Amino acid sequence: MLRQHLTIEEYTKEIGEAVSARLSTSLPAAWEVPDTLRQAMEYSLMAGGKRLRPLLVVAAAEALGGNREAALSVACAVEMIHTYSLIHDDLPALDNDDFRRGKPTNHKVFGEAMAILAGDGLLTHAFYSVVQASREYGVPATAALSIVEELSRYAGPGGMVGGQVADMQGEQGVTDLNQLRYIHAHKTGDLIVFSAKAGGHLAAGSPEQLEALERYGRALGQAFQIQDDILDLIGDESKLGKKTQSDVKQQKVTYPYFIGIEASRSEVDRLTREAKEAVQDGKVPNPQRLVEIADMLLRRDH
Ligand code: GRG
Repeated sequence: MLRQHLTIEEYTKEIGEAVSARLSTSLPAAWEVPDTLRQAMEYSLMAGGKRLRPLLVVAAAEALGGNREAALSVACAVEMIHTYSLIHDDLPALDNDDFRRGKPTNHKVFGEAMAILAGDGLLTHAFYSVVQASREYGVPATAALSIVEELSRYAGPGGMVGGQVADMQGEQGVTDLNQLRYIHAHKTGDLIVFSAKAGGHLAAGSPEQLEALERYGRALGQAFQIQDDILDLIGDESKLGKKTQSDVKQQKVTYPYFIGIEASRSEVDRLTREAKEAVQDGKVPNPQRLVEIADMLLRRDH
């Protein structure tokens, strides 16, 4: 089937499978890595997940006429960083979760020490994967350098890690919506912004195109997190029953907590429109998939 005839669900599936296939061969060779470490890294990396960030890297690159094979290496890099963050977030010292992606969390299977090291391994190997985009798939070194720079920036202390720390410190009481927006922008939004922009760098995008992709990623990231809060609340309510709904709202300081569920839904709609408009103003030559992804996220139920 011709690529342009794929529905967005088929396109998403095609890229998800290509990412999983590339990830399954992207870790260092068996003889280079201790067996248990490799198993622990692969356990979480191959446990499923929506592969949203890799999808955005590829779709943004293709929106500017970039090459999919090269984009897949960077798509794998961002999925490695995302997976490391989930492994570490689930640890007893942080969220202390038992399940992730429908399976027992990494530390439940491999123990805490190995889970920390599996996360460290994925974080480090992500940068190797970006360099491979240059060495094996012809991405110019200057583009690879920009991608490495932005991956460090958006995933690091001023990005996702900083957002996680703000979230942790805010657990004692996030008192206003601006504080929550800061947490969302960094903890969730920054990797999404990175993904869209990285696609732009891969396709040698102009500063205006990179700016459009940044605005797209920023609005999409916010919409994604608010939608996540709504889905979480609905899930909790159906698990707990109506009697305890107000307890749930009191425990979790989220978007619906501040402005209610209906206003949160409207905010997701507004941000989705904003994301689409950012790439529909003529600067991005082929924005269709990016637009369809924004609409698809609006329809998601998990
Ligand atoms: C430990 C440095 C460090 C950071 C942790 C990602 C994160 C930051 C925490 C995970 C908890 C959480 C709910 C974060 C908000 C972002 C989010 C919705 C993550 C889940 O992303 P999905 O839904 O996950 O894309 P899958 O499994 O589908 O890839």
